[in-house]
Amino acid sequence: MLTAGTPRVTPQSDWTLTIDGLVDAPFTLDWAAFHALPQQEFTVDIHCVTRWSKLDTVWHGVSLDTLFERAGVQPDAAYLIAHADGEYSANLKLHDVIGERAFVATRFGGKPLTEEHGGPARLVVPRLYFWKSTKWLRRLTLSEWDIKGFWERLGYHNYGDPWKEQRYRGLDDQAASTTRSEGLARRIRDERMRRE
Ligand SMILES: Nc1nc2c(c(=O)[nH]1)N[C@H]1C(S)=C(S)[C@@H](COP(=O)(O)O)O[C@H]1N2
Ligand SMILES: [Mo]
Repeated sequence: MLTAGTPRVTPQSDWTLTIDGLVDAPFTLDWAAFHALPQQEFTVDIHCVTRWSKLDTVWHGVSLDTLFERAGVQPDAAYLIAHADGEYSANLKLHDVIGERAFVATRFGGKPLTEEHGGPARLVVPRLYFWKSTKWLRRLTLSEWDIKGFWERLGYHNYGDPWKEQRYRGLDDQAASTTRSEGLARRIRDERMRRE
């Protein structure tokens, strides 16, 4: 768990989510409009760069596919910049957030998402390190350009694949990635065995 700086949390009553950038029809949803969209439950493993994983976490929210279909993503869009309240943002490849790979979540473990964990709503992108999952999410901007976010500018890996342990920039050469990727697999195997 890691929170950068002092978050500026918007209460549910004032919360809005904006989809903009390279889309045909940018839009902004308030809490009620967001909940009028089809909601989904999803169970995923999450991986933090500080080497913890949480398996089978249960969330509720809206798939980014739903939001993007409504906005109409333009052909030149290749990246998503996920902005929080305050300073925080994270950059993602479009490929990693479409096809049921990413959600805007408002519930965790059957309960409303707490402020600490990004409530009222956060991004969840399970296939990448958890710093890519912007808490206190307010804006999703489609872009032709890759624009580094908060941690990426400070030296975190630009992509952040937990299976290759792409944690910090400069540590992503192929040889090193191959050895380290066994680390995550081993930790997950141990964790699953401990549970059984
Ligand atoms: N807005 C915002 N989102 C953020 C962060 C942050 O500092 N600000 N930290 C990231 C990091 S580094 C991690 S590991 C996760 C932590 O989520 P958690 O507090 O629910 O464990 O949120 C990510 N999203
Ligand atoms: Mo983190």
